[in-house]
Amino acid sequence: MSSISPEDDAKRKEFYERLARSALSPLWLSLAALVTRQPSSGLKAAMWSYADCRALLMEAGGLVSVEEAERRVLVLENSAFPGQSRITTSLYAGLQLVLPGERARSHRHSQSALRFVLEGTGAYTAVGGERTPMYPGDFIITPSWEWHDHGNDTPDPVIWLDGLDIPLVQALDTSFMEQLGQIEQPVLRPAGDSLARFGANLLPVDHRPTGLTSPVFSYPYARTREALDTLRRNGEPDACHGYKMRFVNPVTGGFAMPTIGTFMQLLPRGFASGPYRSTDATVFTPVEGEGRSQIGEQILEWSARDVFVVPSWATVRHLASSDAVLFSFSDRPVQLATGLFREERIQ
Ligand code: GTQ
Repeated sequence: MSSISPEDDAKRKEFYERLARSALSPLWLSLAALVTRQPSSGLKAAMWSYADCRALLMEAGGLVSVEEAERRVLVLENSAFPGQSRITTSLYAGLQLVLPGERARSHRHSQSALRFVLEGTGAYTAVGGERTPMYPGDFIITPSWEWHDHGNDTPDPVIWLDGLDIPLVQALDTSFMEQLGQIEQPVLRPAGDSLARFGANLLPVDHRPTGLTSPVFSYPYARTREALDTLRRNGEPDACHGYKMRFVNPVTGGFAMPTIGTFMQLLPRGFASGPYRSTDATVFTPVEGEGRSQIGEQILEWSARDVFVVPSWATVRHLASSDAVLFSFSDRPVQLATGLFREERIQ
């Protein structure tokens, strides 16, 4: 450490104050914090218990109508960023409740959204004139700038995990939002139409890619589960990931969404994954099963429908105490597109 005289110190302080008044700041005081040796946001590994969140969400259901709320959601906030609605530095997550008979009115925004269904069967989300029915474990996409409304005509509450790129859009300052001005968008096509057109290893003969998001709005769990089961019967699991697949845009082979990568993995009972780290902080929610994950020094014990987050570059190991299926999402497509993604299997 170099030491300076009290006079020079006072001179510097006065200089820094004048700099601040000119909207300038000395890099030499901030460089080490700006350009770090490795990811250093302070994001915390954390878990939200579904039972606890569900009770609070149902309480919200009794206190706030969907009309007033527009979307009745409890935001999962990482304690490293209080008040910022971030579960990771770039992503937002929330638990949304739609009660029997409710409609969440149609709007659109530049943020992309995914819905991962946790509870309730047969509610719907409407996108692009088509209503997609929602079943537990389904992964459903609301692309950027598409009108979307949600409805529940079943006798039971429906709850899903929302994943949006809100903090990323915030960082880029590219947020736009509009109300449709009517509760529901017109239904133009029957349910299942986009899955038949785009999700059956077929494409309409003259289809040309439009937009950056998969035209398959809904990836039903039943199909995903069946693929994972078959893979499990047919071969050995990957040492770090078990049987892990990524959801694709069938038109391009790329990620299903431009800003959010989505994955599903099967960890057989007793499987202990090898240590792994990657730069994409990742949100996990188990669909089935239970187990625990060691994230750095911390151990989180999870079961179906809990939500937990693994920070960027934290070493993770999963242990499945029963057959477990984990859905996860991260900003990996953005990191890959910008050359920033790194991953490491730790020997
Ligand atoms: O369902 O459109 O969790 O606009 C946050 C913002 C859900 C939605 C959220 C939204 C939505």
